[in-house]
Amino acid sequence: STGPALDHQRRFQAAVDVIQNLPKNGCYQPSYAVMLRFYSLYKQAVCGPCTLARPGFWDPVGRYKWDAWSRLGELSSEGAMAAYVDEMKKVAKEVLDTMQVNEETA
Ligand code: ST9
Repeated sequence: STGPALDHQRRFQAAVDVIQNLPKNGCYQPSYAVMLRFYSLYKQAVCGPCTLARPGFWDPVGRYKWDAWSRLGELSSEGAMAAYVDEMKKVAKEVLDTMQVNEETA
């Protein structure tokens, strides 16, 4: 049997697996904002709140990642997992809608 917490975890793990198995280049290229959203929620879900030191001047990407993660504050692991799954549904819908438009205008 399963509880709501386990369901969250299973859906989250499924979404994580999908994203890790996407090709690097496809019809859709996520923006940095979208990537950082997934990244921050993933780190919050898996590691909890960010307690690392902010990366320095020579690591701007690291700082963007750190800032996005830190912005989630004390959001719970369950909350982050649920938001990650929601984000994935949102992006999937956007991708499908875009494909629809392209077919109509083709
Ligand atoms: C297409 C279909 O057209 C539709 C695409 C839908 C949406 C895609 C959303 C992309 C999310 C990417 C998130 C993270 C990137 C970082 C951002 C920086 C600006 N979720 O082990 P590493 C962390 S497909 C979130 O070195 P891998 C991990 O903890 C065409 N974060 O690299 C680490 O951070 P840190 C478009 C995750 O294993 C960092 O990422 N294709 C996840 O070689 C790097 O990890 C795509 O968009 C996760 N599931 O690559 C490809 N797993 O060092 C999307 C790990 O701080 N997938 N992290 O601990 C990918 O880019 C890669 O599979 C990967 C992992 C980056 C997620």
